[in-house]
Amino acid sequence: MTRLTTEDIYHITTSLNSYDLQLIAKTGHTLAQIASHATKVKEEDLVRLRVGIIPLTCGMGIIGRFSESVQSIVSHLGFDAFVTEAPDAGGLAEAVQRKAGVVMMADDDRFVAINLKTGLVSDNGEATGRGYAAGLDLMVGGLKGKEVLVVGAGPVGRGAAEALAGFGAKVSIYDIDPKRKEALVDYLLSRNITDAVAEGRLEPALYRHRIIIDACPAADYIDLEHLQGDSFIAAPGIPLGLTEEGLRACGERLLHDPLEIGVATMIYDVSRF
Ligand code: 2YJ
Repeated sequence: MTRLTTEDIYHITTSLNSYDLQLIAKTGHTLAQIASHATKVKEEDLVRLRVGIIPLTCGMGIIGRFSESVQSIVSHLGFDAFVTEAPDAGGLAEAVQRKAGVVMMADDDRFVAINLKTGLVSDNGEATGRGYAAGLDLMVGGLKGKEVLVVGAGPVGRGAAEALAGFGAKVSIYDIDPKRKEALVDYLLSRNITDAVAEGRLEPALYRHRIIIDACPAADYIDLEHLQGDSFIAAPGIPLGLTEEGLRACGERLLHDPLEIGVATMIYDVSRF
């Protein structure tokens, strides 16, 4: 799993308004509207509890600006959010004492939002996949009946695949690990998604699809030659799977950010009763 760096997220706190404009240009919708589309929680039904973001020092430790970036995204969506002064267990105690109803925190493996009143939990990986599937649905004018390739069968790919099927897309899965790929197809089958298929090889699958979700940590594997004039890419993965040339060719038909869509989807996930 890729660990975010301060450099990846440095811009977030100062660029949310311009990110909204970019999203409107690409999808016709704001970050809030994409999160609402992903979670089926309408703006008017949101229950906006106070949000405490707790820095965690375990494992590889604090990432500079991580908690502040999460706070800025949640505040941008109209929530009253703060970063605790203390990290770890002290931070959790502080969040509760300062009347947080939702807490958010990340270690090296998981990033979660927890509603302390309802017990609702949202996982960043899975929520990010759903958020990008929703963004893609808006970007292509509806996914119903369209074929989508999901590269990466981890939590992001799983969330994406399930949500894509929910939007009526026909989903193909590729993962470098055949067991993970088959496990995701079996999981989808268990959720009554019967038309999902596992792709045997990546290259032909990339050539065949014009809508792709890049949900894996590999860099530079989607090149100019794989793209058609109207290819759409949703890329929650860091680093980006597109080469420099691929990136230029994709232009406005690329959805990619380090945190925003995932965090927005998480906070909408847990802000319902
Ligand atoms: O509180 C902090 O500053 C750090 N403990 C944040 C750690 C953030 N964690 C990651 O970037 C991991 N790769 C896990 C993210 C899960 C993404 N689905």
